[in-house]
Amino acid sequence: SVEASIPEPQREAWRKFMPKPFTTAEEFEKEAVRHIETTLARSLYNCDESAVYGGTALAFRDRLILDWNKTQQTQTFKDQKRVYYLSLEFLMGRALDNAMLNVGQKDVATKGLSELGFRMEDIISQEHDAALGNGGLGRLAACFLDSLASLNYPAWGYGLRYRYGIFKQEIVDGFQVEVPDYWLDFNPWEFQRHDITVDIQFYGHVNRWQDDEGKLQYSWEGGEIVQAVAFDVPIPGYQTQTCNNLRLWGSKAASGEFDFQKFNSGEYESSVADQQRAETISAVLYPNDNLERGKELRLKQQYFWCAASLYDIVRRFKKTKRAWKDFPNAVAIQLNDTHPTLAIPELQRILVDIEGLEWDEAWSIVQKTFGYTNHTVLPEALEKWSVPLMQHLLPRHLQIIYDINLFFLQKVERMFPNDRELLGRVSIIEESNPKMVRMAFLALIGSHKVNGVAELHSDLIKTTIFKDFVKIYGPDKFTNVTNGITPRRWLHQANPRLSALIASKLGGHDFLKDLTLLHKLENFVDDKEFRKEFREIKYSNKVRLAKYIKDTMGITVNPSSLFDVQVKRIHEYKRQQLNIFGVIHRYLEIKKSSPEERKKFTPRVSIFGGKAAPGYWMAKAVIHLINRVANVVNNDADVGDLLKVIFLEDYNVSKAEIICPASDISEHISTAGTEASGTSNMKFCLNGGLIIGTCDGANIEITREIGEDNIFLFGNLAENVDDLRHAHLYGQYQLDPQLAAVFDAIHSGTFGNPDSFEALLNGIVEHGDYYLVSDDFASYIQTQDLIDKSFRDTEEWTTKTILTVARMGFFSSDRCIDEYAESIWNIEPIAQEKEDEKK
Ligand code: T68
Repeated sequence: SVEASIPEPQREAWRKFMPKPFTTAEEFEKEAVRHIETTLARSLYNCDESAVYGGTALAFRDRLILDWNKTQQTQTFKDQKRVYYLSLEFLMGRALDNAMLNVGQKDVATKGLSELGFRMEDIISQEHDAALGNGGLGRLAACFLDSLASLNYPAWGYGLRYRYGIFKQEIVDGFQVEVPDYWLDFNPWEFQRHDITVDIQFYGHVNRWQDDEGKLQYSWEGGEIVQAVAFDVPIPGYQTQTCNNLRLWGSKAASGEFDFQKFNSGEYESSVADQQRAETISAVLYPNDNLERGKELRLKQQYFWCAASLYDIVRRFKKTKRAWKDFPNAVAIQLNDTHPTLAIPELQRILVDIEGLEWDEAWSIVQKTFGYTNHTVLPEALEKWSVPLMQHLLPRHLQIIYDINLFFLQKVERMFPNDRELLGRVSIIEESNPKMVRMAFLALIGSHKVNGVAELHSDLIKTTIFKDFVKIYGPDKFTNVTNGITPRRWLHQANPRLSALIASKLGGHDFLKDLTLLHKLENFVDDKEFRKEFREIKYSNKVRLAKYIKDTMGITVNPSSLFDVQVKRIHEYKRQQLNIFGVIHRYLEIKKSSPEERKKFTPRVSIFGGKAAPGYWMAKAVIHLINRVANVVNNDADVGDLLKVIFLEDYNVSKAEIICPASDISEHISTAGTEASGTSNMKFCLNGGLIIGTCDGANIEITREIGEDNIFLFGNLAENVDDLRHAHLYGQYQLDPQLAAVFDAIHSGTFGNPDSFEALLNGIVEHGDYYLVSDDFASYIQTQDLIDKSFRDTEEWTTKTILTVARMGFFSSDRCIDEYAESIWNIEPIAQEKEDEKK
């Protein structure tokens, strides 16, 4: 606030002592050593790699903070429209390498560290991943933050500060075991804002009365209060001074009178229990992806975070003293899936109950403010909350939701008189027992734009889950923004040698800011020297992964083999089962061939990684099967190098950075129409890996960009899925014979006790094969054979991989963010001072 600022006459002194960012290795060392000695209280004699990581991180954090202070100041003065990205997940991974590369001082620090006797790689690997997300949705949010800052958009992320991120996965006897991920014992990247707290109310009741003018007024009274405390994480842009903010809310007991009284009256234990109950709200990330389970604590998390964030946003707006109708010109709020949908009734409540606006005026502000991104059409993933639960926890919000619904249904009734069924279908309230609030409908009705995350997906939402709403609102409310990834982390950081090779050909690293420049690589596709280096880089990345496998699992894999990778959350719709059945098929083929025939096989390493939700038994059975197959195949002397099967434990962002650059083929093989987009497909292609995939999600657009010759597509199309499922249910199909042979092998005990896999196989043979594994099996196997052939032709393969990289420019998250900014948020970047004006 203005009152807290340094008076004009004293500012000169302040400026004189403003810290200056380091620019040389020596200056960096000075900062790092100072932090190790003072902030961390370590010395020459007890300084290990973790202390050096701490000192290095703190030295860089200091730099970021300077930019961050300046950025926040500039954004406040300019008072342009801001975007707030509300996401229950931010899967950030490690911060140090990214910070060094974005501020452009990694070389300086590398030199400084080596002068102190440490290797940069070892120091970087000391950092614990910030794993506040499940998978693609959370990582997308992280890539978007990087792009927003790199493009100088005034933007904040809002999320929850979980004490435990996604669990760590251990594989014990071939089974997944979950271990808590306590990541906060040393986190130099966050700042607790002791002064920024918000009291959040739960439970209680609603009072209604008439004011002097006879107008009905509502207020939410009683219940309990939990305090939200802000923790800020700086988000540096690449080669820009912009450093945006990610604000994560932690929960603690409200420090009100209530506590104090309890404490004084000797109820010490129960006041501690209150404290713990409050802290539970932000304690743990729910580990389900694409599945909703309707737990009360999850709803509490959602409201806690939405209410704290909106309070903060509204407080910031009110400081500008602008009129309420101006709110949508100052604020855009993007809902990352339906998890933050409560922000809609919450803003309506603030405007009507607290600020005294008329309902219609408030509602028009709400609708103009929000945009909603849908990430799935899977029915089990669509959020619904029971009406009794919401009544109990958020009584006023439930009333508001009912009113929103009433006015909406009245409008629909006027548009389509006498269509009772339509009213039932589009109602926010599902008339089940208990009644349920359909969050996706509330999000859609409360937003001005709804987008899907790849073209096919954006088309599908209009013809399936939101079909009726297209009739009501018209098609223009719906749009597509195909996902993207940040090339800073997923090329420059993960694959520094490839980034350097590209820079040497393109005359610099500009492609990291405009990824479409990659197309110029096509000019070098016939350049012998370039092709050779390109291949060598892939090989060395495979050597690095092979070493990681050796070090962590003790298994030797040959880096000349074809590395075939499927890393993502384990889910039936993603079909890791199809992959492992394919591996078994390959194993059986090797086993039955003669020594002479065996020479014709292309040696392959099948690499899997990914977590199963702890309660998802089918996914856990798949992990178990993969591990059992690995055990048999890897120890079969007949097989040798022809086939190795690896299940990498605890797949996460930092491991993805090693894996993505090391694949020859990666698998994106969801049942057509089920994977909204996928984003790892983009990461693999950008790193010169080819993909095998179904016509699903972003695979389709990747094909359009890189050309059909450079991708291995297979399987049934989305438009045929319904008919195929139908055929299964009515017994009008036969199990694929090659798949039947695979099942026979499993049944005969080749991979241990077949009982463990009974449910998995029965899902296909007896229960309708919902994910169409059998229907796609033959096509999958055939396509894998094609891949084997193509890989053996090194020249052909090299050409495909180079062209793929050259044509991936479209899939930068910078392009996504510009699309959101232009067509949904209506925001502009903050103009940057030119170099010579900086002084
Ligand atoms: C993913 N969704 C999509 N959900 O599956 C993927 N869900 O196709 C897409 O590329 C990606 O989003 C980005 O758009 C998820 O990752 C979840 O993780 C999730 C978490 C909680 C509840 C439901």
